[in-house]
Amino acid sequence: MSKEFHSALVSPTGVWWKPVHSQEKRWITISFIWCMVLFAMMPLWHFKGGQNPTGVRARVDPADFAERTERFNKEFQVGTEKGMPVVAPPPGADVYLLARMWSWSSVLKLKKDTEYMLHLSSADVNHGFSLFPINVNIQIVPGYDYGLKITPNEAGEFRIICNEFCGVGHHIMVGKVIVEE
Ligand SMILES: [Cu+2]
Repeated sequence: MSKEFHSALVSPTGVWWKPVHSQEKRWITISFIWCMVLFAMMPLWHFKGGQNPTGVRARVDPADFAERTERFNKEFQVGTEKGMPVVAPPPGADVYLLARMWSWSSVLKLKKDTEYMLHLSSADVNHGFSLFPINVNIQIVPGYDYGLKITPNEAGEFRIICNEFCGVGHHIMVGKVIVEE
């Protein structure tokens, strides 16, 4: 093996600077076009498919958010269900839902066809907000207030399931949203 010195002045031996083979060029072109298609789908799903909601994101201290949620719960609490406060905010209200190991801060009672600003955050680790049986999924990250404009369009009872593994009690982390006519 000969000792070779590589620098910017002495080019290394190899083939990588030789022109790309036409076959390879074709695949690069196909991949690039596909990337652009996927890239275009993101805004398209938002405008055409009603997916990828644009939220209002802000940094928040987890303790502050927990305190705000508690105040919200106290202000609009209408009952209790299995130890969880049942909270019925007025139309248009800012609704606060806090995820923490391993529960949700309240059972929300909302009105159909009414707009709310739903604020989601976590007190500890990453959680997932998954609304069943309809398929709404949002990641909940501690330190961030994720504000989402929502208008329930279906009456009934919905489950909130944590879809981000968050520890030993993850499987019992089930919440509820009640939508009334
Ligand atoms: Cu969880």
